[in-house]
Amino acid sequence: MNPRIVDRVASILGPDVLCWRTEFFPKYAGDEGTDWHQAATFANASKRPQIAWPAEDGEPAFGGTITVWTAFTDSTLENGCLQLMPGTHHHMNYDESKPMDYRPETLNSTVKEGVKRGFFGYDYRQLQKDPDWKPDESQAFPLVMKRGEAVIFWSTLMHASLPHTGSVRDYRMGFAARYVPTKVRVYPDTGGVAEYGGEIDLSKYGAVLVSGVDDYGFNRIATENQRGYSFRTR
Ligand SMILES: O=C(O)CCC(=O)C(=O)O
Ligand SMILES: [Fe+2]
Repeated sequence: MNPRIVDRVASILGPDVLCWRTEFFPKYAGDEGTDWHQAATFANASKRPQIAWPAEDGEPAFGGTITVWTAFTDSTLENGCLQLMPGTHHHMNYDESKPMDYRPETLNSTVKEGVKRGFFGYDYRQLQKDPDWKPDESQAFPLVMKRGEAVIFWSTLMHASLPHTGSVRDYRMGFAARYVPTKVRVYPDTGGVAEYGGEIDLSKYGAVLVSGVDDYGFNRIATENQRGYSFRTR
């Protein structure tokens, strides 16, 4: 909800904005990098679309969300900084409805194009539309960041991270907050999310209205009041 972030997000998405999901992304010494990936529906691991844009002219062609990735530690070439491929958000190389197996035993053990990478127990290559296609690593831009810096990118942008090849005293922590306009349906017709080896019951889930008003009532909103968070259905 930090206005330094939300004001910028609202300048892109319009005034009425939900934060629908947040995640910590740690990398410890020896950890693999994150696979190259793009996410439009976020059905990739859970197999159920997690966000659905209305079918209207002028919507982003592939859906997606704004991700704001904040460096909680310095993020370096050695400790697993993010990598982006500028301009790639207009074309999906992956089909998130394809099957992708959860195989945690493969963690930290797979080298792809010379780089140790994985997708938190999955192999994102399984979602490639063309199994023979390879990400063009020459387009990769490493995002070296100081702690406290944040980057804003569309989730359909090709993004990944480098493996942590640094010292055990140095770890990398990123915090991703994901935003959509209030007209997007979040976890549509979904009671729970099973992904990354865990399961989350959504019965008490609410998105956070970080800016503006919710004129649609599509989503349950978690609203702060004096007694903490309560849930309100509109
Ligand atoms: O921090 C990482 O390694 C991956 C982050 C990511 O994929 C995301 O924020 O969408
Ligand atoms: Fe991602």
